[in-house]
Amino acid sequence: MNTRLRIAVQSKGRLNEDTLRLLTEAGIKVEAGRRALLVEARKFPLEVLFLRDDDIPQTVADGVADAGIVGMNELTEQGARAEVAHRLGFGGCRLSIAVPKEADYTDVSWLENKKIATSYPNILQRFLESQGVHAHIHVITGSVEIATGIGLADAIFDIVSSGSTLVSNNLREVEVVMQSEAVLIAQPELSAEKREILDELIFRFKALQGAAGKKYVLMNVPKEALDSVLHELSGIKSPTVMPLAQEGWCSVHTVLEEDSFWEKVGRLKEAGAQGILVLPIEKMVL
Ligand code: PRT
Ligand code: ZN
Repeated sequence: MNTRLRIAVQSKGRLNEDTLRLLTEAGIKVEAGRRALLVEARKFPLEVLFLRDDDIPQTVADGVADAGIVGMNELTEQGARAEVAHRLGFGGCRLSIAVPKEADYTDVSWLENKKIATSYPNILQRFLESQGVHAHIHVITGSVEIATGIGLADAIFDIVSSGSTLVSNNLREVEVVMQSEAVLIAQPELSAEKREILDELIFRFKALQGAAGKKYVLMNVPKEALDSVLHELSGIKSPTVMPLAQEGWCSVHTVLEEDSFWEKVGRLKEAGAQGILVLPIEKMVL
């Protein structure tokens, strides 16, 4: 039987959709719809095990799955013996301490002997110890943000993304303890064959991440404006310059960060570029 890498992913929840999209874009088809616990991928030696995110780190540490995709926060909290093989760049969030808006919080010493509600007691405990603060940790699962409002705790420690949940619960973020994102984790002692499959997976993920936020830009430039256009593009790795059929004109091709595109495009026009075309980049293998 051919070796397959078994990867544990979240069955439903915030990471599920992005995880399956990443696999699809990496050319790995997983039958959606038929959400059995274990599904064999098509076109790639992978089988996908659908689990609750809480169960993923331990399943990988135990070797029941060879790899997994889970939030760094979950892996750190559990301290499971799994290696972080690759950061995936989605599922970004932070773990923060928040207090009621009107609290007279100035620094961590405010937390001394206070009650803090959280689903992440280990990460919180380590943070408090590092700050030399003693507080009472009250573990609750779910709806942590209401704990202060109902008098269950003086502060909370929870996941924050946009911050709007804190605002609507009259809370103020006072300490950012950790940044998190989805990561590909792996069992540290994989066989050589499985390690090879994992490496191929990482190679494909990198190609997708390399293209993220980048655009392929083409423009026509009269020869006399070429120097100023290239000056605007300085710092960008080798723009390609090609002659056009029309005498005195050339075509410049380059890759631009989408973030800086609008700012750059105005300057390129001013420098003399015309007919600027912007194309999406699907994958980029470096
Ligand atoms: O059912 P299962 O156990 O698998 O899922 P779950 O309910 O335990 O987790 P889920 O799906 O909510 O989150 C999975 C992972 O997504 C987390 O472990 C994080 O790594 C990541 N993630 C990213 C988030 C958020 N962003 C996020 N905003 N997880 C939770 N939230 C919640 C947060 O708890 C809070 O209630 O969203 C609220 C805050 O959001 P803002 O935008 O209002 O700040
Ligand atoms: Zn969970």
